[in-house]
Amino acid sequence: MTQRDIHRRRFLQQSGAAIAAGSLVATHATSTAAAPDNKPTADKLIAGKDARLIVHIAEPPEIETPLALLRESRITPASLLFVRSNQPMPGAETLAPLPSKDWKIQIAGPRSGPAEIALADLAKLEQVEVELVLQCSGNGRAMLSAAAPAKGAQWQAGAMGNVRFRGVPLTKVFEHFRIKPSEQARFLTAEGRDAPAKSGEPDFEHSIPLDDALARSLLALELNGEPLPAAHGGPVRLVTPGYYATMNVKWLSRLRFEAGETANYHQVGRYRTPKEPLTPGDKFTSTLDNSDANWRMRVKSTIFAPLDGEQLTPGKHKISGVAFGDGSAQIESVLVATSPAGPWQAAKIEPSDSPYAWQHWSIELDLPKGKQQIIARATDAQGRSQPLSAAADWNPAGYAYRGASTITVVVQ
Ligand SMILES: Nc1nc2c(c(=O)[nH]1)N[C@H]1C(S)=C(S)[C@@H](COP(=O)(O)O)O[C@H]1N2
Ligand SMILES: [Mo]
Repeated sequence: MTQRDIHRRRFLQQSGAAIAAGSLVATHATSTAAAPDNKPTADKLIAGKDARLIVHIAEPPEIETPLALLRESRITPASLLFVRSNQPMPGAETLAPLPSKDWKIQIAGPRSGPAEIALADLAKLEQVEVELVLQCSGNGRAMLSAAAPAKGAQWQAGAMGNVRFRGVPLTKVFEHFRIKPSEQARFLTAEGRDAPAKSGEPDFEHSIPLDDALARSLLALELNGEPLPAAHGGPVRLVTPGYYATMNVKWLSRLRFEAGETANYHQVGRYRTPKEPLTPGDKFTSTLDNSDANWRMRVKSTIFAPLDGEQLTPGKHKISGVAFGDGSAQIESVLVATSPAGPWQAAKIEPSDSPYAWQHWSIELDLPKGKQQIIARATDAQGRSQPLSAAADWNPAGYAYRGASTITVVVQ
């Protein structure tokens, strides 16, 4: 079986659960019978991970955190944090750090300053710690697949976590090493030490706007107060608060300064959303002109309690969850309703210490007997909000889902 066949079979298996009707369900049944799901648990794939995580793909890992575990702590422990790698990285199957003694980061492109930085020198500089939401831009793809199948691992809502990264701000790196990119450089492109599974495939790399990178990015060396785990990009990773995790290149090996975004497949052919809305099921080939890169995160909320499908008794129940955006504006409201037609009631939002962290919210609702829908919708101070329909943002690869968080509970 080719890689593509395996991928397709897995895709069909996973999307079967998310798609209510149609021919995919039949395919799901047959392919399950043909290939029983015997994927190893997360702790077997990455030493230190919790066995209860959802393994979408074993290698390279695509592992999700169930909301029942994600909601247990304010800071997501590394043992529970989702993992997503596009290509294999030898030695990264663990939360332990990778050997970093001879690690260097190359600096490329028109500039003044050195051509490389030793990790040991970087680690001596002043560091800051930032609490932030780390979220794959494919998070919620399964919800988009309800409108029309969106290709890729069928992440539900848990390809995210709220963590603390500590590292050296990019501006401090520039100052200390006297790095001055040419005035033409508008983008920072980051490469990692991992390589494609097969030779000839494009290597994973990403470009982000240099102005945001200078205002926000860190060369991260720690996660939640521990040396950055190998599975999460240790010993050093580019982290840009408020950006999709997809842009946070792990195992950082090279930084380039360029006038434009890289022409690399992962930047141009993937990880972008169409500028013009599509009809679910449409074909779409992204280019730099017709689409936006998965950079700043879209405003969204996620209901943490109750959980989808939970059984409740009639009466008052606390509905709670989290909300976040790209960190450039506060979450101003989270409105909750039991029908898309309303009435909408404002949840109480707790302040957070960092503009990039998620904010907890809660509200008490009186739930009558029956099957009840609960919908939460966040809006930030710039008026950016969440569409009620998942179809609104549909794109074939299912990126940047931000639909209103919707669950169904049974009250009896
Ligand atoms: N070098 C490298 N960095 C990478 C990737 C990768 O495949 N290689 N995957 C990206 C994607 S798509 C995501 S969502 C995040 C996942 O971060 P995590 O595994 O620490 O949760 O890493 C990003 N950084
Ligand atoms: Mo991602």
